[in-house]
Amino acid sequence: MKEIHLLPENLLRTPSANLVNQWYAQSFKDLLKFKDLEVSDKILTQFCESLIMIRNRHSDTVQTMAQGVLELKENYPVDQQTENSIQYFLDRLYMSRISIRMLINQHTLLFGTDLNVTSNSRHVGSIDPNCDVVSIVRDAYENARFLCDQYYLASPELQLFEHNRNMPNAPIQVVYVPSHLYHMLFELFKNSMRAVMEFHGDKETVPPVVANISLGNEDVCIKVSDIGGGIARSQIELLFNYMYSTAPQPSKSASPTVPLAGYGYGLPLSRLYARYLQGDLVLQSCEGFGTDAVVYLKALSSEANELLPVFNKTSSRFYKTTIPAGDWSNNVRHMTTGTHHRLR
Ligand code: W6P
Repeated sequence: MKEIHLLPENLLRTPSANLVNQWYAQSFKDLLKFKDLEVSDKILTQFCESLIMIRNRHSDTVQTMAQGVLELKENYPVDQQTENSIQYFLDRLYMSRISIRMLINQHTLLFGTDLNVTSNSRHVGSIDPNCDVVSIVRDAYENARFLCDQYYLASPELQLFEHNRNMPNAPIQVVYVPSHLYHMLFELFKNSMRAVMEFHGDKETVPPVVANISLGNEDVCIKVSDIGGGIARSQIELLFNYMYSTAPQPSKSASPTVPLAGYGYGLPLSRLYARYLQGDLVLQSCEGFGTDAVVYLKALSSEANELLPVFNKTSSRFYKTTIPAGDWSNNVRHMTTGTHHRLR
């Protein structure tokens, strides 16, 4: 909440950003009611109920902030400094949201009254101690393929290869949150399939999407490769840029079929999910040929610690500092062209 107040004023004043701010204020109040209470079964039940209400209250945060960004873009010119602030803020807001929702989920699943959901499963809350990476890759592929078939009436095959460095015939498993892994892979498959279909759509057959899954001593890597024509190197970081990726939702009535992937917030959010437990998501593309996307996870649960934004002098300073003058010849900013030569 402190950080929300450091947002560029033009964004903070939009009705949407204001609404998100009010949700946080209300949830903070809801939790404070429990501060001095004597713990009892009844109170614990009420606490669970409050958590569930809070989770529901904030379920549309991402769409609502995106709406706020649209409202900002419609009404004000957005300079580079404002754009940087918004990128920095949204990464931190959504990372904090991922972690809070993880905590709420764990608490309500482990201590809630709905015990029958967890009792016959190996899961610990939303964590699977033996998360089978290959089955999640296949599941994400199949569901992306379903959308792809609907939209393009065809889809690329999946070729899958496993590389378990130390135990070549054992399944590749990690302690992980399956829903997070699914979210990232579903996003990557949708993007790869769209690229392949747009690039080869008029041909008899299209090249497969290839998944290589490896387990080493430190990392689990999932590389999804497509031969979808690639994208220019200069465009890669734009795919993770919230301002650039914010476009009005295609109206449901106008297009009865949902587009496969709209470069919404899917990629930046997927990268946050990967980074949340000390992993990463990176894209490398060869323009004119194809794209590799790699999800890195920590192989050891002892290293998969939460990465959280902290609010301090350094974070608050970020919103106020002006962009330093560049000392490289290419560091020229063209405010009119916007997307070129951006400073990071
Ligand atoms: C593309 C663009 C992209 C983004 C993310 C993942 C895969 C791909 N392929 O052409």
